[in-house]
Amino acid sequence: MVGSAIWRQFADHGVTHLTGHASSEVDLREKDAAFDAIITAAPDVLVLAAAKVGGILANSSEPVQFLNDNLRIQTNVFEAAHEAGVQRLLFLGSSCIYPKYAPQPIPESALLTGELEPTNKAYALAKIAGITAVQAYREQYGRRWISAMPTNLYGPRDNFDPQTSHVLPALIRKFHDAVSAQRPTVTLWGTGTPLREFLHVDDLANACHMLLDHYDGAEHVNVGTGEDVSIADLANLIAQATGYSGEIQWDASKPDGTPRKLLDIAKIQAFGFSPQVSLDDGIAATYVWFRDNIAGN
Ligand code: GFB
Repeated sequence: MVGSAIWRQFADHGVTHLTGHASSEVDLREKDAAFDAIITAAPDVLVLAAAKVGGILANSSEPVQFLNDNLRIQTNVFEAAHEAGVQRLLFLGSSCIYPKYAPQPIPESALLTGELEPTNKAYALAKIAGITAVQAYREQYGRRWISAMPTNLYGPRDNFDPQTSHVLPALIRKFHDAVSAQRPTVTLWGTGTPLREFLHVDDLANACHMLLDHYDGAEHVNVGTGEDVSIADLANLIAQATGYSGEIQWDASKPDGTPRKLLDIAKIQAFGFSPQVSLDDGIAATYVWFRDNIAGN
């Protein structure tokens, strides 16, 4: 989802000689495959959008894979990029790097100031290791590498699997299936009270371009909308968009995760960033994409 959005954005803005690989083509967890791909391409600019990602249940049930796969991908890509002499590299992390009870909105400086949220600690630590690696390559080798930390992302090419996906695509899938099967109830996870911030992946792609053009600092940069919504309100928005009018039940035996993780976006706003896709429009467009590409296939 992220790699394709960045590709579209760069192509639309005249970036030439784009090279990219789907995970089915190059397994970046394998050192030889990562080195072959990166050293052959020898790019001027490299964006590391590849990662093992998933929603709250996937993260908490497979911490070993979330830790090891992400550490392997990052280590291989950074080593290969260094060997290939890549001067500009953008590493993408996640807002779950911050402490569970960080001040809201969360400034970049909150990193490593408290305990992490247990449901995604393994993934968060891998991403924190990535930020540290980028800083280390800057310090030790003078590389102009940077890191961006996006909030919860969604959009075309997301994962819509009800077990492993993030909440927004999971709810599109659940409500769509309930409408198709004329089911009177849909069961969602947790209590519905946690607050989350959702950024359309095309807005992230714009932010990535902006940062590569204008930013060259060691500190990571938050990328979000500056607004959050409760999971219950998100559920109502998606129910409306999909035409679901039945009952919504909450399964409190499933984890809520962190109560809130709204990013402070002052730093990226200073470069002129402001998100263009409203949550309503983004959900509508993502639902159209889901219907055209996933539903019934
Ligand atoms: O998006 P999500 O899986 O991850 O869940 P996080 C967000 C909230 O939605 C949680 C609730 O409170 C879930 O309990 N929720 C309700 C559901 N129904 C559902 C459902 O059907 N599916 C899902 N997935 N959630 C992730 C991290 O945290 O955020 C990752 O685990 C990553 O590491 C990502 O950082 C951005 O927002 O809680």
